[in-house]
Amino acid sequence: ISALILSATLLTACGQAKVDAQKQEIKETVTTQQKPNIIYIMADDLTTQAISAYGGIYKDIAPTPNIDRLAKQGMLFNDVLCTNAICGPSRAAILTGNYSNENGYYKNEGGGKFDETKWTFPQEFQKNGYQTSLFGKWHLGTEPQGFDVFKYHNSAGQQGHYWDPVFNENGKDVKEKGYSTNLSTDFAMDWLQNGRKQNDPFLMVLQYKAPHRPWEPDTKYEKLWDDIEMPYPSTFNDDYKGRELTAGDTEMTMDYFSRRDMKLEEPEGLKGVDRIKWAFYGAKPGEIVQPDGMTAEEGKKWRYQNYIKDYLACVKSVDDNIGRVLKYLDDNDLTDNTIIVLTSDQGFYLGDHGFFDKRFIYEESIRMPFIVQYPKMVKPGSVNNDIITNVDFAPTLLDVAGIKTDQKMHGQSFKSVLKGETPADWQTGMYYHYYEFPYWHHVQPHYGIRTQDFTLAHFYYNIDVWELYDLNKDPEQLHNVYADPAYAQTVARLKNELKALMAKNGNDKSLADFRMITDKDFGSIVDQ
Ligand code: SGN
Ligand code: CA
Repeated sequence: ISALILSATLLTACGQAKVDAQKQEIKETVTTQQKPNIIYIMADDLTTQAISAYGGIYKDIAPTPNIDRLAKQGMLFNDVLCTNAICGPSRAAILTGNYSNENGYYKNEGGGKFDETKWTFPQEFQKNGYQTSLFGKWHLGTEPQGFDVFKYHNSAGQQGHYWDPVFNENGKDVKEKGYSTNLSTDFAMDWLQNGRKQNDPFLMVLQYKAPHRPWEPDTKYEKLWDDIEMPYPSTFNDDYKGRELTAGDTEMTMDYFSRRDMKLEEPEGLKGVDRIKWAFYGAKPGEIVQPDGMTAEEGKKWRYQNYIKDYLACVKSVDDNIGRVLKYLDDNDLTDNTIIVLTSDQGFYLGDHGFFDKRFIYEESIRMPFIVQYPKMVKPGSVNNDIITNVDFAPTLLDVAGIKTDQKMHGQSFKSVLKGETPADWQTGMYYHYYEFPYWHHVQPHYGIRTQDFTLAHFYYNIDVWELYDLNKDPEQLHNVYADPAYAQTVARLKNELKALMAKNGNDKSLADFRMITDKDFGSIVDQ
């Protein structure tokens, strides 16, 4: 009997220990589950026109099923805007939640380097117990801060290469074999599977080089659309009437593609400077790449066809690889507790207005793809039309993760928007400012305001031109109505709003690079 009692007691003790362990496990899961994981995916120069969830002319020919799946399961944003539509400056704005004039990173060129002593949101996640990692393109010149591990494209200017790229892995250069989009995903997947602690929350930043210039597709997609003619955007033959000194005076039209962009076969034996000269012929004024015997119009179309097919093929690989990440999350029961953000560093012209590249305050370049999946908070298949800007990303991600910070940011959290509840006093306009001139692409420095109804911009430095677009009547932005007397009151109102936004975002320091914007720029109309 006593043996029986003893073993019963032992059993009970054992059972109790097991129950305790289970309780502990449940408690731990509950606490860790309260902290969502975050996967922030940003493809370089990916634009809404190339994502089928956003519609557009390529949606049936070149669909993006995996990105679309994110939209189906999450929220698609139609009006997320970039405050300075170029790579490094946008990345710096995203990381700091602050405009260029505050974060100090105005332009890529001229040896632009991000000041690594600045606060960035990944540092805050790390400080708050998150595991943090970065894979792919960084492009900020200084060492990434706030990441437990990183592996980023390292090359001249840190643009990265599509094939056999060199990556800086935690401070050491490593040359890898293969295609950049697949490689960056391989690194990310390896970290998800083997690198991180399985039960702690994580922030993973996955930034593709694709579909950035020179738009080199994976081998299997090189000839994907060889036998079809891609459609042309409606503004392909924009004549820039009324915008001669701005949209009409760039080096980013279909005339500026280089031999390298067009994937022409390089003659054998070229070396050094000669090789570079050969490859970049066409990227300069007066040099137009096209096969013999074509008319100007045929040549323009030929260049566009080459470009758009390569660009969309690069996007296809990005989409495939996002599919790999989504599958991993599903297979590992991580989907429910993971916030996935899909975005780009700015928009891009796919022949719209006859352009490639970005930089302008016009729609195609400021509009960033932005999709968020987070089953716990975001209603599947929802669509949002509020104005949100890239400085709002950092405060939002921290807010959704429940991390409080005293850091001052220009941006504001749109967590309530993710829940489907836009605050009554939400912003109705974005202040924009672009500085890089004349290289690359000769886009004049300009600042302006973009509301849901209008775009007002002032191009300055060596010209002095104001533009106004009525986005309801002229969504393609072909008619500058700044001088139209019917819009005088609108101009006056928008100038006041712009001035207020500039004051709010501390712009007065930001113009040192060129010249101070003064009341004179706004003219007497402001106070009418
Ligand atoms: C390179 C490209 C430009 C592009 C910049 C900035 N030229 O210099 O066309 O505008 O990058 O891009 S290339 O022929 O050398 O590829 S960004 O995304 O980094 O801002
Ligand atoms: Ca970019």
